[in-house]
Amino acid sequence: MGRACSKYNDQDEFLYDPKLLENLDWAFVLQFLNPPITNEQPGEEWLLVRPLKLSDFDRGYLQILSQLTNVGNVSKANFESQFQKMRNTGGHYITVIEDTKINKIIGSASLITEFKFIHECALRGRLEDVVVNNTYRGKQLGKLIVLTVTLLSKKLGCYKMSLDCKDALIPYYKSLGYKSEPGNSNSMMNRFEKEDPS
Ligand code: 16G
Repeated sequence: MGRACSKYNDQDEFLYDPKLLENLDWAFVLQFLNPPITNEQPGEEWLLVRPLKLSDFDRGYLQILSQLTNVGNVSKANFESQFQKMRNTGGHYITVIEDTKINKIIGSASLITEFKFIHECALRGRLEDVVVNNTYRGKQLGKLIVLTVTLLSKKLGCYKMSLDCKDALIPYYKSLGYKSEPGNSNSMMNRFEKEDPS
């Protein structure tokens, strides 16, 4: 008989398997963090980094997104239906930071993956919808959530992670290891593929 693992006993609620966030390769990016923090040790014991849950509608997930751009009128039923579509489709790794003291989502970043034929049937990652509540400044939480999904894309085998951002954020993503594409500085990449030895 399958006994539910106590840490993940609400597995059905998650957009993706929370175990994917275990043992990310933080050594790869620790140079960008001072002091060092990780998704498993985010600096405060009341902060929790985890996949989006179906019940996060009631934890202010859409309110946090509205700090990024226009969200519009999204009912709980609309949210749940979109969530189920994302889960059924796969490739949607929306990752959030919860303040467990107040039961609210205070940050989020999305990794979206895409199957390719190029690069020997590679997987590509895209970083989308990065936002951290502006009242939580000074805790490196923006860095934490961006690096968490960046490392998740690496763990999933993406050959690169890319993002589009506004001019003002180019230096920020540069400080996290992303490089601008030649001729389009708002399109930024983090490549994980091995160097061609030839
Ligand atoms: C930023 C976001 C993008 C988001 C867009 C929304 C990152 C890295 N980029 O470019 O994901 O979809 O803003 O702005 O988070 P819009 O409403 O003007 O499309």
